Amino acid sequence: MTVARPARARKDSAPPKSGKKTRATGGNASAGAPSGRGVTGHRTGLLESMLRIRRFEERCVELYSAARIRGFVHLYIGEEAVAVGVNEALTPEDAVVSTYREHGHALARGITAEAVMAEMYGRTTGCSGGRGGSMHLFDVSRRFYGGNAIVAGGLPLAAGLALADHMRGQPNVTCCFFGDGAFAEGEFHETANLAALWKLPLLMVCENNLYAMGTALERHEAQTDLAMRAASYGMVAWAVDGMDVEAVEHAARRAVEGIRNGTGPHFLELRTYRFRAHSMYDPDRYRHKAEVERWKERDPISLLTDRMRENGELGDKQLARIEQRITDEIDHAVEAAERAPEEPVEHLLHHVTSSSAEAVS
Ligand SMILES: Cc1ncc(C[n+]2csc(CCOP(=O)(O)OP(=O)(O)O)c2C)c(N)n1
Ligand SMILES: [Mg+2]
Repeated sequence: MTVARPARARKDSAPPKSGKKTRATGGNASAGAPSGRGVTGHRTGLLESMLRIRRFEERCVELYSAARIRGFVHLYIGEEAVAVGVNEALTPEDAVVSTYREHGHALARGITAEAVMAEMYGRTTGCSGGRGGSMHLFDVSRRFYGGNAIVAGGLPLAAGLALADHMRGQPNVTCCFFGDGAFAEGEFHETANLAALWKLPLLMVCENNLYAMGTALERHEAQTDLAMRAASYGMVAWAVDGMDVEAVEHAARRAVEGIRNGTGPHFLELRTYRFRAHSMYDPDRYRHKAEVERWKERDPISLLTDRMRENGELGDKQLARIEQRITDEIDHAVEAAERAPEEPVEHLLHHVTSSSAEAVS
């Protein structure tokens, strides 16, 4: 098994410099157009997906402040390139397991803004029937197996899904998103070991945003080079600039190709940053404003927009049209959620137990 030498970890929490990307793939994602839409069309699609996530969550902030949605809400703003870039490498038959910060993963996977917004409202039309809320988005029809509130809790589930596909001879990959905080949990290490030992078709996507709630990575991990630690389990692992959607897509395609070729699990450490607090309740006092501002200079949406503008691939009018389309989509999602019913109390015991294996087919 090839074990790629991962990039060295940064010593501070400065963002990777523009033009000095940690892209480990050596290739140029823009040289190909994997979607068949041409390079410009493909980039426009990436941009639209990232903008959808950003605008959706900005609307969630407004709705939360107006007490239209409640409970825990963890925003993905700043990390959109990860969900969008990785999803590009997956097929509808692949499986996805996510965290509590999963609005972006769900939207990138194609769950509609309407179904996600209804879930935020706790309405029956939500993707989890209104029972999950922000942290438990779920859609078996898209092989999107949650939304998980337990740090690292999705990893053993993902290994199980990958094992099932492996045993059934299905050529599918299971992609599991998790944070840097997962390295402090036994479930991460148990999953990494078993997946490598059994050569499971598992893509481990670590969103290293440098903080686990208010704790900086270097305050809880002695070795902060996460890709190197993953490689120590005997799997291919490398670090990628998680703010550059094309670098993410390129790396994810390479990893997925390796997995489908039977070389076992692959690990990607995506170096990214959340621009907002950990959750709506977090006063965000553990990091300097200057650090946040430095990372915002590498906003994944601006990075792609600037690249497209420089190449003459995007003009003001086209961007305005995309923004309008997304605004309309989200307006519609909010209106529909406002009108949708809550589950009647008589249904309280529905779906509590399952009489068949229908849930995982
Ligand atoms: C097993 C477990 N321990 C503690 C918590 C409380 N908790 C919720 S989020 C979080 C931080 C996780 O950070 P990370 O994995 O880096 O993900 P991020 O929030 O940065 O996306 C913690 C400790 C939890 N949900 N589950
Ligand atoms: Mg984190």
